[in-house]
Amino acid sequence: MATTPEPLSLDSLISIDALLTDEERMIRDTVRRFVRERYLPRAAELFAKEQFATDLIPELAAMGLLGGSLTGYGCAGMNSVAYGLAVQELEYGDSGLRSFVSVQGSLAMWPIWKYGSEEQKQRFLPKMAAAEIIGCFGLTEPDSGSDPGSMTTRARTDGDHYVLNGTKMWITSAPVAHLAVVWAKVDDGGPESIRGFIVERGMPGFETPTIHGKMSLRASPTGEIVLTDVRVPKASMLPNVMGLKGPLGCLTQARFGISWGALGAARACYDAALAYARTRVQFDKPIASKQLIQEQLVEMAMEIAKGQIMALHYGRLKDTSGISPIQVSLCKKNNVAWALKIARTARGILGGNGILLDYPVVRHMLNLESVYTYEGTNEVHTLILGNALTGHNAF
Ligand code: TGC
Ligand code: FAD
Repeated sequence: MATTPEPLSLDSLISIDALLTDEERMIRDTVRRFVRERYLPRAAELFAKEQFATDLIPELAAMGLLGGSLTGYGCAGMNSVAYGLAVQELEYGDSGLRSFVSVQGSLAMWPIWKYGSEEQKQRFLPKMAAAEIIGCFGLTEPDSGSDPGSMTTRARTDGDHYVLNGTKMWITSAPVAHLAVVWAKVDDGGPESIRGFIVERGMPGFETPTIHGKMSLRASPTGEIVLTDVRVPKASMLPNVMGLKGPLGCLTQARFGISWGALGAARACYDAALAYARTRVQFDKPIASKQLIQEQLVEMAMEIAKGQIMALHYGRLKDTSGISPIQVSLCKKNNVAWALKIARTARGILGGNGILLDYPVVRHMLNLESVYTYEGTNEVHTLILGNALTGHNAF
C-alpha cells in the first residue's frame, strides 16, 4: 500500500525562518521547547481546574520573557520580532500563559518604564523582570469597558498622598499580583486628568477578589481591584503622562503582542485538526482526503500564513521606523478574528471529539472568545480603523 507523504508544515509553507536572525530563531525554539515539554502536558488539567501554573513563573523569567522587549533594568531587550515569536509560542500552549506575560511586560512594566520616575524604575523593574514582583493593570471598570474615558475611579489629593476609590473589573493577574498600575481621575477632572498610580498589595483598602466561573481563560487568574480609601503616596503616581493616552499607549504595546500570540493558538488548532483529519477514517478513507475538509484546512493555513506575514512586517517596522496604533489595531483585529474562526473550524473537523479537553481545540476556542473581547473588542478596532480610513468617528 502506498504511504501518504508527510504534510508540508506551516513553517515551510511560510518560510519564516529564512527571514529571521539566528537569535530570533533561538528564542522561538527555546520557548517552543518550554511550552511543549513543560506546559502542554498540564494544559487541559490547569484549564479544567481553573488553575494558573504559578510554579512556571520563574522559568518564564529565566527565559527573559518578563518585560522581554524592554531595555535596561534587568530586562532582556529583545527586538519586537523575537518578542512576538516568543509570545506566539506561549499562546500555542494557552492564551492564559501568554496573557500573564503580556500583562507583566506590556501593561505593568511598560508604563513604569515609559512614564515612571527613575526611582520607580530602579525600585520595581529589576524585580518584575525577575518575577519577584508580579503586576497587573487596572483600567476597565464594571460600567466602563470600551469607553475607558468614562471611568469613575477617583484619586483625591490629601497632603502628600492621593486617596483612591473605585472598582476595576476583569483584571488579569490581579489575584496573584503584588502591585497594580491603576488608572484614575484626579479629583473631579475630565479625561485629561487621568493619571496612573502604582498601588501595592498591603496598602489598606486594596483588595483583589477572584472572578470565578469563567468558561474562557480558565488557566489565567482574573479578578477585580477594589479600592476603598487607599492612601497612595504622591511618589507612587507615574509622573510622566497624563490623560487617556497613558493607558492607551500601554494597550498599543500589549495589542502588538496579542496579534502574534493569537497566531500561536490558531497554529495549535490547525495542527490538531490536521493530525485528526489524517487519521480519522469515515466512508473508508481519512477525512483529510475529502475535498470539503481540505478546503477548510487550506483556508486555515492561508489565513495563518497571511497573519504571520503581517505580524512579521509590522514587527520589523516597529523596530525600524515605528508603527502606529492604527496599524496595531489592524493586526490585532485580523489575527484574533481569524484565530477564533480557525479554532471554531478546527472544532468542527474534530467532530464530537472537538468538544473534549483531551484535544487542545475547544480550550483555545473558548480562550479566544476573551482575546476577541479584551484589549479593544473586535468592534472597537473596526471603528478605530473606520475612523482612520474615512475620517468619520462612528463610536
Ligand atoms: P481618543 O480621543 O481617541 O484618544 C485619547 C488620547 O489618546 C491617544 N490615543 C492613543 N495613544 C496611544 N495608543 C493608542 N492606541 C491610542 N489611541 C488613542 C489619542 O491620540 C489622544 O491623545 P491626546 O494627546 O489627543 O489626548 O479617546 P476616546 O475616548 O475617543 O477612546 C478611543 C478608543 C475607544 C479607541 C479607546 O478608548 C479604546 O481603545 N477603547 C478600548 C478599551 C480597551 O482596549 N481596554 C483594554 C483594557 S486592558 C485589557 O483588556 C488587558 S487584557 C490583557 C491580557 O490578559 O492579555
Ligand atoms: P462593552 O464595552 O460593554 O462592550 C459590549 C459590546 O458592545 C461589545 O461587543 C463591544 O464591541 C460593543 N460596543 C461597545 N461600544 C461600541 C460602539 N461604540 N459601537 C459598536 N459597538 C460597541 N481590562 C483591564 O483593564 N485589565 C485587564 O487585565 C483585563 N483583563 C481581562 C481579562 C479577561 C479574561 C477579560 C474577558 C477582560 C479583561 N479586561 C481587562 C477587560 C476588557 O478589556 C474589556 O472586557 C473590554 O475592553 C470590553 O469592555 P466590556 O467588557 O465592558 O464590554
